[in-house]
Amino acid sequence: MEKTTIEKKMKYSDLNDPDVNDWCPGCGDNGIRTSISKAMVELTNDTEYTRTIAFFSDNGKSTDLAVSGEEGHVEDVALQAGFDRSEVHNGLRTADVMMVTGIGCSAKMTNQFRKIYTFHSLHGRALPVAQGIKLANWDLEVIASMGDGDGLGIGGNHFFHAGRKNIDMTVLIHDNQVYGLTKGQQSPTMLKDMKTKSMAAPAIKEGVNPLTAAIGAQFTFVAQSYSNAVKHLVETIKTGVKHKGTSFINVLQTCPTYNDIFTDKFFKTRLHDLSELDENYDPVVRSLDEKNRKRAEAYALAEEGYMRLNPEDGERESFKGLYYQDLTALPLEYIWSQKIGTTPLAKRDITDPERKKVVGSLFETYRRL
Ligand SMILES: Cc1ncc(C[n+]2csc(CCOP(=O)(O)OP(=O)(O)O)c2C)c(N)n1
Ligand code: SF4
Ligand SMILES: [Mg+2]
Repeated sequence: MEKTTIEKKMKYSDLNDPDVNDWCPGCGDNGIRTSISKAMVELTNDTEYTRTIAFFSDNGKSTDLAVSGEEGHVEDVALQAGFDRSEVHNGLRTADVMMVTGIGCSAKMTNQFRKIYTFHSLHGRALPVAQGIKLANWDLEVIASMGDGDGLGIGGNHFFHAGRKNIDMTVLIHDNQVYGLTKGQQSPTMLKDMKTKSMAAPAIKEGVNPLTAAIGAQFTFVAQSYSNAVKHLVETIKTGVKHKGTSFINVLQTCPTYNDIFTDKFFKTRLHDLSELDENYDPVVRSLDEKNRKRAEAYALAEEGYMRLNPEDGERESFKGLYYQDLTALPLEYIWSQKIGTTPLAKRDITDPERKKVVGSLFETYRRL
């Protein structure tokens, strides 16, 4: 396997532009933005961090990795199939990172980053934009960050399909249970019978549980953290970025302006570590034979762990930690690269016949829709 080391390190002060911060005082989005920056900086020095920069196949055959990927750890399977990767070790630079957001208070995060690539997209569309970017240029470390309305309401369809596509990228939801930007209406994660100061009446529908939704949608990495638990969130983001496949992190987030129920005070006393729910829990799938059992266990734990009613006092509580990680599933771009060749489309000359063919067939598909 070819390895490249890049010496230039990223600095925290390179990344954030405080002049464009217009979030309300105390908004949890600050903690999320800070945590993403810290995670990126720490990843530049993390010896376990690798980023795929190219794919190549020694034998030139189009091996069906989707099938062989079911037989073991993803990296072993890829190598056995005569499929190799060229990786960067220990070398995340600003020019390697692509941050994509949708629309909402959370989405304004892209305005505040400097030097990395950013794309402030449309409401609900952060995922298809991020997926397209990654498939066209798998050299990039792609992070998509969305509001809970953005990701699970208008963008719910994309969320559902992102799991099974399993493109190597990291997805965060800023879960403040309201539509912050449009003045605090309930979002899909608002729990039934809850009423914030911004709602006219209590919610009459059941809330979406983002953790069970993600496990059901076959995300290969599912974790929960909290906007103001920066140390935990930084570690969770780093683990998610290192995971090969789509990582989903639900970030419980305070919105002091509209959500007076799930406040920092609430999370300080009612957010626990997942180990307190099950001290022996092991979320990692290492071989295919344990996949179904571990997914079922993760689902059961996620049902409790998102916002259960504590059996003793009847009050809400939540649990942060890693709920599920599947090391056996292949990222989609491994398979995609075998179909289109080993150079990402974004790196090819505009006249490259293969590029013309792929782009042409995409246009043809859209024309027929
Ligand atoms: C297609 C479309 N529909 C509706 C809107 C109006 N709109 C803007 S942000 C938003 C909701 C934002 O809530 P959420 O995604 O939870 O993000 P938050 O502001 O809470 O971070 C809505 C409905 C829009 N901009 N575009
Ligand atoms: S409305 Fe809520 S989510 Fe939006 S900036 Fe203010 S505190 Fe943050
Ligand atoms: Mg929201």
